[in-house]
Amino acid sequence: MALVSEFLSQLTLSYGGEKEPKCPTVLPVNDFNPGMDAARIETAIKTKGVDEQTIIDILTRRSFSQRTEIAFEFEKRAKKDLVSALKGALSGPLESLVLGLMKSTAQFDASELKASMKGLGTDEETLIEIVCSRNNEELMEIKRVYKEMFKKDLEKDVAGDTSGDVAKLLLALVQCKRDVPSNVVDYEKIDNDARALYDAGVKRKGTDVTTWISIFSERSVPHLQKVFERYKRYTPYDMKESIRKEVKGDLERSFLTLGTCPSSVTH
Ligand SMILES: [Ca+2]
Repeated sequence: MALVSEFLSQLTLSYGGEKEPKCPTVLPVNDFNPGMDAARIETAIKTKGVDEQTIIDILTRRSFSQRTEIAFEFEKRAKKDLVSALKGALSGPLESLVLGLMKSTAQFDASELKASMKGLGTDEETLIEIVCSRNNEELMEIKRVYKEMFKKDLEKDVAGDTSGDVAKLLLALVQCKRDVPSNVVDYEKIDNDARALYDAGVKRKGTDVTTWISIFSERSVPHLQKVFERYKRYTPYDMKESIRKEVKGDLERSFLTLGTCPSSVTH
């Protein structure tokens, strides 16, 4: 376990697909030599008992794109894929950490989604968290990577593993039908959507979930933000309060994530 804590203390970069190291790392980028790193890792793997320290030192001090280059060089020289080689050489928590480091954000999300739907039952919390908080581009990349990694369609797996209104909502999101943000603000459509959300929810008995799903899953995020603002004209409750009043459980969690997610705000 000592190595694992050392690994974590050296890991100044965020998990997965960062474009650039978040802080200046120990080795400046122009000293980066993927061929040499690959050779050192190959030697470390072949060392009796495995030289874990060297593997940690190298992989924690490179950005994701540099790690990808190292993997490419490694495969070229060792005729073996780096991830499989690391899997064979390492074990336990250190193995999981190193393998996590080798994944892009989309690969990481795809693995989490796969794990959330594996076996009996579903980890709805993880499923909802990922599907409802990733933007359209991210979801498209996750779908592509999911297919590549598991030879399965994410849409089919989600459909097979969920049911009811939550299934409809998650599927609509995974189908990536969301509008591309436009420079032209359509005030009429904003007003229509705000009123439709009100009519389908707070105004009536029960909830017309289908209307909510189509607006939440098909409108661009900047448009939706304006809709939620406009929404307050029709009801004393803001969107968040309305969601809490109208729906419960997984559906409530999903709409709340969609309605308040900080990552979607910037996209
Ligand atoms: Ca209602």
